[in-house]
Amino acid sequence: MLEYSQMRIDILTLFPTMFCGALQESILKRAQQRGLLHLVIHQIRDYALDRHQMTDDLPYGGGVGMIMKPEPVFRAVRTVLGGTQAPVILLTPQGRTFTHAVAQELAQHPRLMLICGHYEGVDERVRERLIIDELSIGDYVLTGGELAAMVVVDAVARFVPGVLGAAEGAHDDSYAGGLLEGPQYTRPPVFEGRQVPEVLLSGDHARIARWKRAMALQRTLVRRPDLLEAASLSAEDEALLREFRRTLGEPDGVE
Ligand code: 9D3
Repeated sequence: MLEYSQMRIDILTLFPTMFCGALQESILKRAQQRGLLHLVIHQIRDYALDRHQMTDDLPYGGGVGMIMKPEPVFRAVRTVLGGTQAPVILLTPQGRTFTHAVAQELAQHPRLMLICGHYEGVDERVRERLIIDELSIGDYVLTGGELAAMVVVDAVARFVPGVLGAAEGAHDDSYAGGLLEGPQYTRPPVFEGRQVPEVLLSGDHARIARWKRAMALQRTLVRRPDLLEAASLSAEDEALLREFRRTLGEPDGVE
C-alpha cells in the first residue's frame, strides 16, 4: 500500500464550534480518517491568563469596535507550535486574495497555522511578530475569519496527495485547463420532456470529448472571458472560439 505524508493544519479561533460540521463531512472526513489530513482547532480564549479570559479590548486612539489582544494569540501560537516551524497565516480582509495557485503553494508545507481574526482586527504586533502571510478570500465582508479559514482548508486539502481519490484527481487534471465546465447530465435520458444531448449517449468517445471541449469553451467565453487569457488553447480551440464569437455577435479578437 502507498504511504502518503500527512498535512497538519492548526486553527486558532474564538469560535471553535463553527468548525464542527464543515470539516467533518465528505472528502475532508475521509482524508482525516485515512490519516492524510490532521486538523486541530484551538480556542484562543484558553490561552488568556487573566481572570475573565479577555481576548479583545478597545482600540488605542479611538475608533469603532474591539481589537484582539496580543497576549492570548502569542501564547496560543507559541504553545501549539512549541518550537516547530510552520507558516502562521492570518485570515483578514487586508490579506492577499486566496486563489487556486495560493492553495497549491500552501499545500507544499507539511504544517500550517491559521489564525482567524474577529472583531475589527488584531493588534498590529501580532502581524509584526507572528504572521508570515495574510489571506482574504475575496472582496466581501464576513463577520470573521472562520469561514475564510474553512475555505482555505478545503481548497488546500484537495492538493494533499491521496486526499482526492484516483478518479477525482485524474478528472481534476484533465479539466484544470482553466476553463469552466460545460453542461453535465445523468439519468434519466429524458426528464420532463428535456432530452440529454444525443452525442453523450452515442458512445463515440472522440466525438464526446470534442463536444465537451466546445461546451466548456462556449460557457467560459460567455461567463468568464477573462479566464480565456490564461487558458492553454489549441488551434482547434481558437477556431471554435472564433465561430462562437461570430454567432454570439461579439467582436473577434484583434488579428
Ligand atoms: C471597515 C473595516 N472593516 C474591513 C472591511 C472591518 C472588518 C470587517 C470584517 C474587519 C474584519 C472583518 C471580518 N472579516 C474577516 O476577518 C475576514 C474576511 C472577510 O471579511 N472577507 C474576505 N476574506 C476574509 S478573511 C478574514
